[in-house]
Amino acid sequence: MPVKAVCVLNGDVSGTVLFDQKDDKAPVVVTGEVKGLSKGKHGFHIHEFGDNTNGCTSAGPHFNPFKQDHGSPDAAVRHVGDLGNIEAQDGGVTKVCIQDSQISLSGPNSIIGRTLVVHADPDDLGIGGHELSKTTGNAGARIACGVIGLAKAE
Ligand SMILES: [Cu+2]
Ligand SMILES: [Zn+2]
Repeated sequence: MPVKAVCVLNGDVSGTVLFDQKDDKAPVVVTGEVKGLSKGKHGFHIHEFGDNTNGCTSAGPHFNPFKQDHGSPDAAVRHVGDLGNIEAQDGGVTKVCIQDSQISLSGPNSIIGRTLVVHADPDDLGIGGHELSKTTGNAGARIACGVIGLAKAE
């Protein structure tokens, strides 16, 4: 059964991101748009909790069910929630276009009910040598977030 999910991002920037998975073994296709980002790379992660009680802070750390270090989306060692960066050009709209085989829309790696976060700074993918590189990629403030929910069937 295909599953679709959606996240509306709110904060200093805004956007809408869709998650599409053909079946529970297929990669998740992540598409969408983010408006208002400053030029450059911005960390883009799934955080553990779908809790925005105290803004994006309440979303907790990166979704990490296997207790790994933070890393690049294509690294063997990473958090399940590590989707790397999105890169904004000057002004306008940043397109999101990611395929990922660790996140899922069902089962133990499910991101449904968790939070998508966009950061102020680039994610260093675990290799920046900063004290935060292995936990957050040193991606800085959480400038927008939204809870990922099941999308209405078309
Ligand atoms: Cu994050
Ligand atoms: Zn991480």
